[in-house]
Amino acid sequence: MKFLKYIAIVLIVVLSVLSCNSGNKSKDNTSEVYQCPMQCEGDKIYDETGNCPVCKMDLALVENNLKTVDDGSISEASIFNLTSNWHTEEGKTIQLENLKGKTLVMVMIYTSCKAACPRLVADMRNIEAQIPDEKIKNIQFVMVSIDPETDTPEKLKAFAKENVMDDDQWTFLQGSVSGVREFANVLSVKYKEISPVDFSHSNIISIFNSQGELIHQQEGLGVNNKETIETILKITP
Ligand SMILES: [Cu+2]
Repeated sequence: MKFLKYIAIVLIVVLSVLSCNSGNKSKDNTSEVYQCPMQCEGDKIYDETGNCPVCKMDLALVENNLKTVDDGSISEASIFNLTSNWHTEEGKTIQLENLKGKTLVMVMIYTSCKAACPRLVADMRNIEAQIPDEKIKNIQFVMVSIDPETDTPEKLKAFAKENVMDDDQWTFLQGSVSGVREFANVLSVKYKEISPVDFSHSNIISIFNSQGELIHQQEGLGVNNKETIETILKITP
């Protein structure tokens, strides 16, 4: 019994050390640098401790704000952590992380849908039409197919052309069956195959910031998109 208790304590200690490490991840972004307290060499900094070559005093630790710029790390909540592969309508293979740096307006549809998807597409176009030209280059409108077996890159490209959504700000994605399911779970989008050609699905447009974090969702068809557009404008430079 005593032995079990000992193991439990060791486990707790190990786990807490591990979780501390992951919690402190962001701290690695700030590198420590050193400087002479007398500033014999002006603002010159050193990566290691030591002595000032001029006055021989111990170098003092300073926070190096210059090195705390974005190092490309992403938060745990970011969709860029999903490592599944996707094909664009242009036939390129990408991961979601390749969309980093832009505000993302995303929706899940399938091209053979006759019911809700045409209206979701109209909603996406309506949102896009209300964005000032100078912001469009910082936004990607992404249509993710929930029917990856039917919606090949060729099919998606044809759909894009047909709907006049073949400009650069539009991207269509074909994933794997598991990749699509995983992505839908992140968006809380539910979908289900109800016949060999049809799916029932949620109607949700999701807004992600340039770091891939979910900021806003609008649910329904033809709903008032004022809040969605305000959100996009607010988070897009
Ligand atoms: Cu549909």
